[in-house]
Amino acid sequence: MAKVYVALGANLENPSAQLDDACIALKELAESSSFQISPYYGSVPMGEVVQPDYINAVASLETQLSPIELLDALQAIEQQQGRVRLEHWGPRTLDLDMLLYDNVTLTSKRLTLPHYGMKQRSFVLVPLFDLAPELVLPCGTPLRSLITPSLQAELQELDTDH
Ligand code: PH2
Ligand code: MG
Ligand code: MG
Repeated sequence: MAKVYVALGANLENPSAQLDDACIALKELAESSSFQISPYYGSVPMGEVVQPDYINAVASLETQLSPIELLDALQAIEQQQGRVRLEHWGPRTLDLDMLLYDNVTLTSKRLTLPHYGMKQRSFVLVPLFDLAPELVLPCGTPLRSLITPSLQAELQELDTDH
């Protein structure tokens, strides 16, 4: 059984409902009651593309799926929720990025673990810290050491009922 962390992001077609639907689908991949979801955060788009603000969150779950099987399952959920790849780093109904799969490090054409950009992204680090404040990354860096007040100030925690 592997413990995995997945980043959720959406900025089109009712982003908060997209995340709610994604949670229902992700629970189906999780063993027993292992699924957890962070608070939802409003976040200003990173990158050059002019696009609506994002809602971001991080989920954790335990799964029997292999990394590639999990990637296939995440991409199937993105497709079910109307993901169309129009523009690199452009707006999307749902983005599910595998952040961590146990302590696996892997570089392949389809999948890089840990997620290549996770240490630079407030909208990944802050919700990940909500779920796993004691987490140590595969490179040996404690997650706690990456969390700063200015990073937290980049996000707006949203009122949700989960
Ligand atoms: N995802 C991107 C590009 N920019 N910005 C924010 N705030 N949140 C995202 O999830 C995001 C982004 C491409 O995956
Ligand atoms: Mg992605
Ligand atoms: Mg992404």
